[in-house]
Amino acid sequence: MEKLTLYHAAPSRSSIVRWMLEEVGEPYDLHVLKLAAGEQHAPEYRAVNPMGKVPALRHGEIVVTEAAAICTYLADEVPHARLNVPIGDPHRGRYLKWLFFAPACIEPAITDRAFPRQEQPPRGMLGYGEIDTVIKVVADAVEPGPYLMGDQFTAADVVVGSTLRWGMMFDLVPKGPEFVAYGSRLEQRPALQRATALDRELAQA
Ligand SMILES: N[C@@H](CCC(=O)N[C@@H](CS)C(=O)NCC(=O)O)C(=O)O
Repeated sequence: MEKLTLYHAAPSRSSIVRWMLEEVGEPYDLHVLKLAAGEQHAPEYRAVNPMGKVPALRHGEIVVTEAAAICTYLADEVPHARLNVPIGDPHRGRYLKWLFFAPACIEPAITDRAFPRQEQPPRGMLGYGEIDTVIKVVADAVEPGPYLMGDQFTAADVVVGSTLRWGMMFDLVPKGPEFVAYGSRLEQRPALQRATALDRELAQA
């Protein structure tokens, strides 16, 4: 496999991709950026991600940005890791729904809860509608367990799980029994444990 480099900062959304890389099991390099020092805005990095944000992943000559897209990409590039639902599988549509649902609905709903708008836009204008529905939809999906796609752990669990864990950490997602149980199942994954420990070391360095 061609070289993988993660443009990373810890803690940040690039930790989602670090967890995914640990699940994939292929070697990767890190290019660490100091966000507080504004390194994400340097022209060299803007050439990698014009948004001036982490994460970004370089795979050989290919650059992918956006955490959920990177996780989707890695799952498809490394099929033997069995973290994707391949094209042709009748469950792929549902798998893709969850990969998009986290950045399109869960994260904006949580962020709006953290920073309420002065004027509430009409429900129809918000892609996520309203947060209570978002929370209920996800709670119903994780409740049967063990994972979003049933017995198969996938990239969708990395993306949705990371967003829920972050939301619970800041009391923006209710610590309901289904979310707590799902979070505990995720925390038992050795790849998440490794990624968390490595990121903790990096944050303290
Ligand atoms: N939509 C992006 C969001 C990435 C993002 O906002 N990253 C933050 C860190 S959590 C960042 O780079 N912030 C630095 C900045 O905006 O200056 C994704 O999901 O990858």
